[in-house]
Amino acid sequence: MALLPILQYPNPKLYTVAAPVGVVNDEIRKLIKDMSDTMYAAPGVGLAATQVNDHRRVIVIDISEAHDQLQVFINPEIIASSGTATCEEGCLSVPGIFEKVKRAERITVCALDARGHSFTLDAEGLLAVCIQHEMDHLEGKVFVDYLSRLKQQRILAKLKKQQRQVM
Ligand code: GNR
Ligand code: NI
Repeated sequence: MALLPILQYPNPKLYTVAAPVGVVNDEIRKLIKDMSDTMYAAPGVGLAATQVNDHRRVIVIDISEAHDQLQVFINPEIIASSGTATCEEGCLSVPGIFEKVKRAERITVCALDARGHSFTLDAEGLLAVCIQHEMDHLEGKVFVDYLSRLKQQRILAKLKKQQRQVM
């Protein structure tokens, strides 16, 4: 088992736009294994490769309580969306901060699985939120970017204070 370090906001590497995966091979499957180990250990319900400083379009998600429903999305694309819903979000790259974000309520996403097979999935609720949150990471976007400048400043100050306390 390999746990990968998670980049912390406002690390500029979180603003990297990830590149598409060409071939889903054993190296990508090793990344998926390390990312899922890291996500479960954190614990979190999702993780984008961007957060572990690997800038390829790979996402892992598991919203199940038993941690036995891993979902892998490689090169994901949202092909349809409808409605809007607001959800309180957190992020492993922004520890201890929870803020409401407005997103599409329902999405249809097309992606490759860990075997390189294409699939299409309809999602709503937490899964839809999570997929959109992770896909933002692949575009170099963090949920904090949706908030007002004032809230961003308060978050930066709070994170700096938290970091001082762990040092
Ligand atoms: O663990 C996580 N929980 C969460 C809660 C509400 C909305 C989104 C998320 S994703 C987050 C893990 C993470 O940072 N993924 O990038
Ligand atoms: Ni996140």
